[in-house]
Amino acid sequence: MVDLSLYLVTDSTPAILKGRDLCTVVEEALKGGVTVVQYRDKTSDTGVLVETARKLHKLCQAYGVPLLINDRVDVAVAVGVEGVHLGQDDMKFEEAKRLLPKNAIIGISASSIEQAQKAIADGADYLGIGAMFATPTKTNTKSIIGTVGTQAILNAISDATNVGTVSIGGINHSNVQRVMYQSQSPKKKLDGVAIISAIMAADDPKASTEELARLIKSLPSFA
Ligand code: 3NM
Repeated sequence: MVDLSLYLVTDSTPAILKGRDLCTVVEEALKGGVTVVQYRDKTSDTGVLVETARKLHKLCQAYGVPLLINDRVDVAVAVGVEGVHLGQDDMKFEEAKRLLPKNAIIGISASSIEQAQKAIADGADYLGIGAMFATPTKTNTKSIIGTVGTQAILNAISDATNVGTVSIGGINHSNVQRVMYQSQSPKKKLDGVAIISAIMAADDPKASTEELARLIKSLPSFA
């Protein structure tokens, strides 16, 4: 399975990029040690999505990091990236599975036990569990589940040993260790955290990533 420990989700909005180039920021994060990149762009035209995904894929390949595409299975197929991340309102798992190569990674967003169990039954490789906290980066999140809700989900799916788990939403340097520690259930813990602004909007994305990686690795179970 992919190393999900420090999962970067991209965001191309001006508030996050602040005039910088997306690929430049992503490369800094790769230098700092992100382990997965998800290209997430809810507004650009298909042509731009494909062109940007191609650039990001080249970059990620140079660092040996898998690239996933948010929502757009067609873009993932066109560029030949490693997989997709699907929200609850995106293409259904079985349809994506049919379109993608056999070994493609498919991650699913889950904010409840039911959604998590359905994604596992479908065959998801990992779950994006959230939202951990309210976040200005995504204001239409339907449920804020916190460490208590995340722990309840991990507890309910603890027999699914093969499915990966990452938490998302408002995670940063000041809370990442608490998120990982307090969310664990007796038999299942988070494999990592997915982050936009604490990396992408940082003045120094490389240094920010290095510090997050250090905090995650210094947790006893992640040593
Ligand atoms: N999905 P930040 S929260 C893209 O709850 C996304 O599924 C969420 O950004 C979910 O790290 C979120 O800046 C935004 O809080 C994460």
